[in-house]
Amino acid sequence: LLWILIPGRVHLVMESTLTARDRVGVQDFVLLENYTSEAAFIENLRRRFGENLIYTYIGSVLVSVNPNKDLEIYSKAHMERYRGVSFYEISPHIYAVSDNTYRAMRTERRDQCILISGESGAGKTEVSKKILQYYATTCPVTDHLSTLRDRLLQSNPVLEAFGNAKTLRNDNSSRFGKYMDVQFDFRGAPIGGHILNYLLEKSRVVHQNHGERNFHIFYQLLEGGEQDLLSKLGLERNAQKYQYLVKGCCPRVSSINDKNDWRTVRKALTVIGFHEDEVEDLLNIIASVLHLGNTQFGEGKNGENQITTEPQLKYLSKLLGVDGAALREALTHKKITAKGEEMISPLSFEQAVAARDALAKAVYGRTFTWLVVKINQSLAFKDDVYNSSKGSSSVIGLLDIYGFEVFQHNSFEQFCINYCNEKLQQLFIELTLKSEQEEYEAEGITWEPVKYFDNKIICDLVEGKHKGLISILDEECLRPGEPSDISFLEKLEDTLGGHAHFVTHKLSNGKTRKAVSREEFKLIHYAGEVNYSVNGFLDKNKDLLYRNLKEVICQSNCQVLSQCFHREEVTDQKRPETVRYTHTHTHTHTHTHSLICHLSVIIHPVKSIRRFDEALVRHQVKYLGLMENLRVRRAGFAYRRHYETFLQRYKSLCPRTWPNWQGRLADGVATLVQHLGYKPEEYKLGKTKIFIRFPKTLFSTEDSLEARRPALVLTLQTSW
Ligand code: AOV
Ligand code: MG
Repeated sequence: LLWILIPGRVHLVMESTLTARDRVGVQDFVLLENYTSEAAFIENLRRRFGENLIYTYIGSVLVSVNPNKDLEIYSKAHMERYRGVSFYEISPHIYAVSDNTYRAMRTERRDQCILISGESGAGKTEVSKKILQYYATTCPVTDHLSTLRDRLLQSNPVLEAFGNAKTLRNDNSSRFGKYMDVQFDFRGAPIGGHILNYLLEKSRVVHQNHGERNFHIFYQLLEGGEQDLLSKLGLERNAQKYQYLVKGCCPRVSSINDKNDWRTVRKALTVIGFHEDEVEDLLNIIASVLHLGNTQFGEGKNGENQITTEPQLKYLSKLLGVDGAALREALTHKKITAKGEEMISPLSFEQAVAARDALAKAVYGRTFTWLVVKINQSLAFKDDVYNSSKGSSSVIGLLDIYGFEVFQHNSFEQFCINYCNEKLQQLFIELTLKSEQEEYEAEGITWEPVKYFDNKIICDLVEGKHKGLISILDEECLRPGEPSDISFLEKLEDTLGGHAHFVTHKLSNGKTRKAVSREEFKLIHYAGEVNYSVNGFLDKNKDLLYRNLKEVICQSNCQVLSQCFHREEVTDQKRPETVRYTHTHTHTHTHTHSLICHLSVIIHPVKSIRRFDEALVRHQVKYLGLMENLRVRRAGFAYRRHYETFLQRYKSLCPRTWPNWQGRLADGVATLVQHLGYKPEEYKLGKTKIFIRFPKTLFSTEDSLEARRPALVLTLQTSW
């Protein structure tokens, strides 16, 4: 019944449930008198934001403005207020979206999905946590299921500790994408969960831009870890001592309490069901990454490149569970195969540093994936306990990715993140603007088309076969000879020069453009222009770990590492994979699951300042296509159903269609709605479906059905 909840519903808000404050502006943009005016749209957001009313609908889309302060609107009492209540009866809230999604899943027995979109720092992760809390609090649970509920909730602090970090835009920025399924049984109780993680920004492990931090877990361990533990790991309680933690020059963040967070994460690991020896392995790995960062190279007696930090090497061999001499060899040499023969060649200083960093990234990245796998095992639906509910369960999916971001300096990581957002915007457009209009057309409903910017052109530019940016990058990575970041840029210029959304320093008249440097290309994204520096693109895409380093780690006697690095990897000679393959997977998965989506568009005022920055909000309203969305909604139909379904549900309300309608389905529906007194402007009949403009029309029909129900039940009981 989700799509009932579209235009006009706020007319029906029960007066008694709303206070004067709730009525500031309009709760649904569809009710905006001057609905084509962007100024009126923004003014409505501004007025509501001034009253801490951060949520507003555009039909079934929830628009939320980050308040950047705690609001008293997420208590248990608030959750109760939204339980089982229709959208139109109560003020907009993320709980209303959560509850309606849940009820739709139960009544329609179909999987649902909530998509959350918005730029970095907009509040996506906070919202996804609030949705999960809502289900954890309001859904029925038994003793057995309470363990699962706790695990679901506790997976967040763990994943955030390992996958979030402070960036210039958000102190708790997600550096990985997450798609979480919550599985419910036939009674609506949560019985399982599954997390799919996308492309962690691993480069952060070895480098952070000024003002940013590494992943939270490192600081949490150093701040919160007991003295005994730190001594065992060979660590000092001082982040400044670690090369991998000093690059951004900000070990402490005022909004973050690493010590408290450490306690939360330790407890969460236990709740999720990690064994103590697994936790020990995990901490050994975290510590070994810090030791790797402090591993230095220098010239030996004979001019060769060697490790100059012996204590680090000792700790590394102990913590990683590998042979010290083999690790030393692998950090300073590489194995190459020439003419079928294996040869060992020494690494230069720069090569050794790169090999060391690659190892740190690989170890951390794979450990993160291992964590997700373990969490999934603990959330897995156990059908031995719940045999009866198998087959009749449904899921609600929650997509929370890293938001669109632009910094002074943007590299491969921003490119991946922004491309991911470009794809999400595509999905958004398809679900709200494209499919809606296509459906009217297919059903033969007269309709004045609404024009919108389709960002497919940018997605194609990035992912197109052969001629797309990613294809060119992959080709360049695998090309024999000496491919470089600059040769890649030249290929891009040759292939994509002249594209409306791709710009380099070269102008067509042979002159140079100042706004883009010689090592950059600019993409004109749906959400803004971004200059990307090509430095490191090839290496980051290849994500290469020298084979002999891999061989050493594969021999590790650390349980976790041996599950992360399989021995077959070093024996298998398959074509090297580039990052891209992982990435494409993201999107195919999202598509298959997005049956019905609630889109939460989150607008971001200014980081940690409670000022409504109008220019910033206008920019987002524009690129998210919210005005176009409103126009489509406003002119559209709130509710649609196939003739057969409609007739089946309501036929008892009309003597001519009850108990069975013999003629054409369309005629049956026409007869039924005439009997119900639908006015011509309230509905339209398409080829296969009836379209109803206002929810109130359908709600009154539902009320009539509800009123008849006891009588029907009574009949059945008497005949029994
Ligand atoms: P994001 O997920 O959209 O950014 P977050 O959900 O991490 O953004 O939100 C950023 C910060 O904004 C949070 O840490 C809170 O301080 C604040 N915030 C967000 N929503 C609320 C709310 N409803 N109430 C109070 N404070 C809020 V990123 O992961 O960077 O794309 O990559
Ligand atoms: Mg986030």
